[in-house]
Amino acid sequence: MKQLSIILTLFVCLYIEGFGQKPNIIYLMADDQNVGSVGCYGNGEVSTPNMDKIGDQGIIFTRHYNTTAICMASRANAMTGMYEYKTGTNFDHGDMKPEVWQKSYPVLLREAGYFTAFAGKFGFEVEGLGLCESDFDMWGGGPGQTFYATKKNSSMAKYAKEFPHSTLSYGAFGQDVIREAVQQDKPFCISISFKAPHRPILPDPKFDHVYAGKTFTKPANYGRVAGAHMSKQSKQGRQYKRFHEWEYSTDYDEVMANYYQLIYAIDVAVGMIIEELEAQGIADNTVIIYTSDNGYICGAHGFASKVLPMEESSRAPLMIYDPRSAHAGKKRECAALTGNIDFAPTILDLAGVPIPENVDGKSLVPLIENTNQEIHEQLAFINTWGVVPTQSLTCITRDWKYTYWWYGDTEMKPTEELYNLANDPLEMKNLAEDPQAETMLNAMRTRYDTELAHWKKEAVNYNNYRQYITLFDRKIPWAQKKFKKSESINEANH
Ligand SMILES: [Ca+2]
Repeated sequence: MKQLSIILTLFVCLYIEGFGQKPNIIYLMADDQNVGSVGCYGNGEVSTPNMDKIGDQGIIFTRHYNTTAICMASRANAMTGMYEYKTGTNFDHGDMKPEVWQKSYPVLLREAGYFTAFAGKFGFEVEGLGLCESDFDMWGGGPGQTFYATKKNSSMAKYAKEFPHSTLSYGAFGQDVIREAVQQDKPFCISISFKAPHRPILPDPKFDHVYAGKTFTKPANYGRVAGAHMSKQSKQGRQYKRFHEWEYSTDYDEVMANYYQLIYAIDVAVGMIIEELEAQGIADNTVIIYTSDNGYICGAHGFASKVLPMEESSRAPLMIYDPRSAHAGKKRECAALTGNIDFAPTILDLAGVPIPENVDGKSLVPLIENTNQEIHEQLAFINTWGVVPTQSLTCITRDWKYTYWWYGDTEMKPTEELYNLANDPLEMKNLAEDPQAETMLNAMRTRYDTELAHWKKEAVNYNNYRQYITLFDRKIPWAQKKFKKSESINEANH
C-alpha cells in the first residue's frame, strides 16, 4: 500500500512538473504606439532591437487591429476577448462589471494555478473592485494614466531610486516577477502596460542621445492634402486640430524624435525582461506577446492621435515569439486579420485553460504554427467616444474597410468610406462613390450590417451601448436619430 502511494505521488509530481508543463506568458503592451515605429515593420530610421528580436525570431502580424482604438476600451477588449459593446467599458460610458472581469484572462489563469502579475496603466476599474490588485500575485499597477516619474506610482515606488523614469522600472518589475515565479516553481503570466509613448512628452533623459538631431521621413499620406477626401465627420474631433496643435505640421522631426525616444526606453525594458528569462534558463518555455493598446496618427491625412478608424490609428504592432514552435528562430510574417479581442483567447489557449463561450476573439495559436490561414473573415472597428460626429462603426476584412458615418446636421450628411486596403493601404482613394466598386460596396455594407446585428444581439443593457443599434443603422435616416449622452463628454487626458 505504501509503495503504491509513493508511485502515485511520483506520478502526480511528474505530471505537474513535466508532462503538463505549461508555458510562461508575457503580455507587453505599449500605449499609443504606431505600427510604423518598430524596426521589424520596416522602419530603418528607428532603433528597436529587442522588439525586432521578438518579431525576427517569431511572427510579425501585419494586419492587427484594435477593435476600439482608445486606452480604456482597448484594455478591456484585450483582457476579456470581447467587443466594447459587451465589455461595457469605455470613457464616457462606465466601468467594467465584476461578472465581466471574472472571465478575464488574468482571473482565469490564476484560478488555473498560474502566478500572475500586472504592472503599469491598468486603464479601467471594475465596479466594487477598483483596480483588482488582489486578483494578482504581484502588483505594480496604477490608476488613471499613471506617471512617468516612478516615485509617483505608489506600487512601483521601490524602483524609483534605480529607475526614476517609469518605463525602465517596468523592466525591473518584470525581472522580479520572473525570479519570484521561478522560486515558487509556478508557470507565470506577466502583463505589463507601459505608459509610453503616451503624452505628456517626457522621455527618459538617459536616452537623449539616441535620436538627437535626427530627421525622419514623413509618411506618403502625410498632411492635409492627403486627407481632403476623408469624411467631414472625422474632422470634427480633436484629432484634426492636433495635426497643428501637436506640431506635426511645423516641427515634425522633433516631435517624432521625442516619440521614438519614449519607445526606445520600452525597447530597453523589453531587453531587461528577455535577459532575465535567459538568465533563469526559462526562455525556451516563455511566450512573448508585444503590442500596443491602439495605433497612433502622426500627421497622416493631416490628423494626429487615435480613436478614428484610419489605419494609423486602428492598426497596431503585434509580434509573438513562441520558442516552442517548430518555426521559432525564423522570421515570419502573418497577414491574417487579427484583433485585440484575440489576446484573451490566445493567452488562455496557450495556458490550456478553456476559453469562455461568450468571447468574440479567436485564439492566435493556430497562426503560430501556420501563418497562411485566416481566423476572422471580418472585424468590427468601434468608436463610441468623443465628439458625436466622430462616433462610428467600421467593418474591416483582409482587403477592404468600410465605415458608415451616421451623423448628420446642416453642415454634413451621413456618408460612407470604402477603401481597398490591398491596393491602397494608405487610404488615399475613397471608393464609396466609384461605380466600379459598387459590388464591393454592397458586399461591405452587408458585412457591416452583420456587425451591427451582432451588436443588437449581444450589447450590454447598461452604460449607453444599446442606442448605437439605431444610430449606426444605415437604413434609418439621421433625422430620426438622436444621440443621448451618458454623461458630459470630456475629451481631457485620454
Ligand atoms: Ca492608448
